[in-house]
Amino acid sequence: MASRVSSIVLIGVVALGWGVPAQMPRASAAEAALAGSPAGEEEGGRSTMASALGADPAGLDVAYRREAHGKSGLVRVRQVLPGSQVSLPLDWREPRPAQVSYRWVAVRGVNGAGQAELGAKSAPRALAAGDVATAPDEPGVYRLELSAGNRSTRLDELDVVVQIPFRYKENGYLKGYLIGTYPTERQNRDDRYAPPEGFIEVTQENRSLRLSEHFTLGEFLTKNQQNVWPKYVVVDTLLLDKLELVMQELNARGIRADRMVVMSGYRTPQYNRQGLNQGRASLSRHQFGDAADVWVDNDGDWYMDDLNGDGRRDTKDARVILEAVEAVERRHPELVGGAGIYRDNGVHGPFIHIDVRGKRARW
Ligand SMILES: [Ca+2]
Ligand SMILES: [Ca+2]
Repeated sequence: MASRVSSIVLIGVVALGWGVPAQMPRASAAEAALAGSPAGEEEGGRSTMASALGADPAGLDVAYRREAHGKSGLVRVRQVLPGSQVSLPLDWREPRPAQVSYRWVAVRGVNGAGQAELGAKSAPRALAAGDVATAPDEPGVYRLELSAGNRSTRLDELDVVVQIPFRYKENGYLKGYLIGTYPTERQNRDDRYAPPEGFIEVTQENRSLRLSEHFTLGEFLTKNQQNVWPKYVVVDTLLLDKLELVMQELNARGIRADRMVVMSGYRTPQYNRQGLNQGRASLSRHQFGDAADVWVDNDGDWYMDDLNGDGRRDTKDARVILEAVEAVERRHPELVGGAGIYRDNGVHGPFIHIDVRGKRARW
């Protein structure tokens, strides 16, 4: 009886995602192949989030508000443009000191255990009223350190990603990385089909950066230009939030979803154009960074899992994910978008396209 109880407890722990040694690798096979390293290099990548908040008697008692992490509570990045004014959603759990200063701490890279390797700090600046800071001028990944008097706290639960502005793209290239031309580039649009404001620079050092609980930066890269670094990617934070919510919804329905494969995230316009005769749309949302083609892959075999338990792995399993998408969109209309189910074709298994285009579309 005792052993039965303990095994039930163990299953429960694994289902909650705490059984790290038993979990499948997070990096997709494709991503691992791209990196030329075995899948599983990101094993154990779950950050401990062991920040000094509240735990260090010498630190300031402040954290990011929950809204900084999206509706799912699992988003880990905030994207900004260089030098922009950033209103920081801070939750002061002590009276805010009158004089607060901040520094940006560069995140040079993320190691195989998912831990950030921190670099230089910027000079301290006064944090303006309303907790407004000026973003670093240099594109990259940063953490915020706040100080008052002799107390300071680094906020490790959210990374501030300074994008490289779109205007740095020249003749279709960004620092040697081929992007191409957006179909709407010269149309002066200001809707969701306008070209992105900026790109995230992806290096071999930061590719394991966790954008949200279950998704890393490298997973969204266009699958080409293997030997070109740095690479550039567009990932809409709303997409990350929606994917996390869909996983939460599946788990709430008793359908285990520990892990999703992103078969296709961002596609450069140049890459997207190559597939126009294979059914890709010229205005595909993938070019705008708010679309992902995904499947649930708890067992890590790079194929859709049997989500409906009928012993087969086909579009009916993608439909189970679609039902979760419908529930998420009903609850969060601001995350409404496209969803389309695709069958296996010999190259890949069945999957679902999910995007955040701002209006409902189904196919
Ligand atoms: Ca699978
Ligand atoms: Ca099935």
